[in-house]
Amino acid sequence: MIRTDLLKNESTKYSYIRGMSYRKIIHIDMDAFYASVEQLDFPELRGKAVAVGWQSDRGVLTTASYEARKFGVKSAMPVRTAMRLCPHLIVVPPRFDRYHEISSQVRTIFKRYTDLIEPLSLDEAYLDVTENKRQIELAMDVAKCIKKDIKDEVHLIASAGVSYNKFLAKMASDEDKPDGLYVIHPLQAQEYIDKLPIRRFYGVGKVTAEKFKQMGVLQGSDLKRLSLEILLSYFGKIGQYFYDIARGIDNRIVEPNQESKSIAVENTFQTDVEAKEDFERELFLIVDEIWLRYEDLGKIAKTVQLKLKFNDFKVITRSVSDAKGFYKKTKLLKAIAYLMREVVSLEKPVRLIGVQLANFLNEEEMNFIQLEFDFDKQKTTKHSSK
Ligand code: TTP
Ligand code: MG
Repeated sequence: MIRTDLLKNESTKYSYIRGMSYRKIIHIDMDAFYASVEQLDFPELRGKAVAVGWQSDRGVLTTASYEARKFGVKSAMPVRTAMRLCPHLIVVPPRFDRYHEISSQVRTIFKRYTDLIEPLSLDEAYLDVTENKRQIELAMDVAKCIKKDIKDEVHLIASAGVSYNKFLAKMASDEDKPDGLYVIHPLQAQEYIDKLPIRRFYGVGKVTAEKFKQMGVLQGSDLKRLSLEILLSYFGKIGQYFYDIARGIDNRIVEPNQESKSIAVENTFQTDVEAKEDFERELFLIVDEIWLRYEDLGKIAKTVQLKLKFNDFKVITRSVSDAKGFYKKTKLLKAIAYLMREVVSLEKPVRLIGVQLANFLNEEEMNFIQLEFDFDKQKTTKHSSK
């Protein structure tokens, strides 16, 4: 018998009462991916403190083996800092082709269980195993099988998170690393979320976390106390997402073949937008929304396009590109501000505003640019702390 008294959340309770079932989602994330591949191919590196990156003045690490992490070595750290923390660290250059190769071997294993696979990067994917090809009842057992197959055939270790939606599955895969298998059952989800520090919520960066802190929100249970109205007024449309997540609700589906060429968010208004302040407010809400989806996509776009439809149905699209891509929201906002200032004029009332991000960096470009970006960030932090 289902203990409905244990189900504190109303929507959860109704799902059971109506006989609705939950989805079974797994998030897989390889442990110390690049470093583990190096240890696999070069046995002399096994059991040692290894990091992947370029040994140069400007060199920054992509990742480090768990042996190196014990010394505080981590992703995006300048090689020089890492060597200071761990003098016996072995730094090897990346081999992206090999990481691609391993990544597709791992995906072949996923395919034995389900076709609903959504890769997020080379080492990370969501799987919907509600109806899996092997008719395995428990998602936890599917996760165990996948981990075992990866270990036996690819000789690498993966961590898995299991739950009934993407948000919780992703949180779960991080709970028990390395070699993790962590399940968040629907009955335990609320308790888990209540205790989750606000900074760990997907979509909450440094700035948002600070804003929440000022509102007295330090963990999930605090977030749940905020009304939808308050969240909407502080965060715009994303407020709805925060409201849902605090209650364990995330209906995003696992989307296979995410080889999308672009993402876009458009809004048509009930009444045309005329005043500049109103226009800007609406535009920033759209940017907030697209940024959330963009982060989820895990890609970096080189082009941003602004689309406007005026009240006479005339449509204009204007775009601007940046070779390094829009990896920071402020950078995207600057590009949009440029388009607004120099390229587009609000000649007539506006019926629709749309923002599109396109022309994604490929994996290799992304790695190079991220390294440079991380290095610059370190430099800035160092200078500003002087
Ligand atoms: P992650 O999954 O974030 O890190 P990881 O697999 O090395 O370690 P773990 O999951 O066990 O915590 O990233 C996957 C790979 O992406 C990583 O091996 C190297 C690359 N990467 C970078 O190039 N730069 C970065 O800043 C990060 C975080 C990862
Ligand atoms: Mg990983």
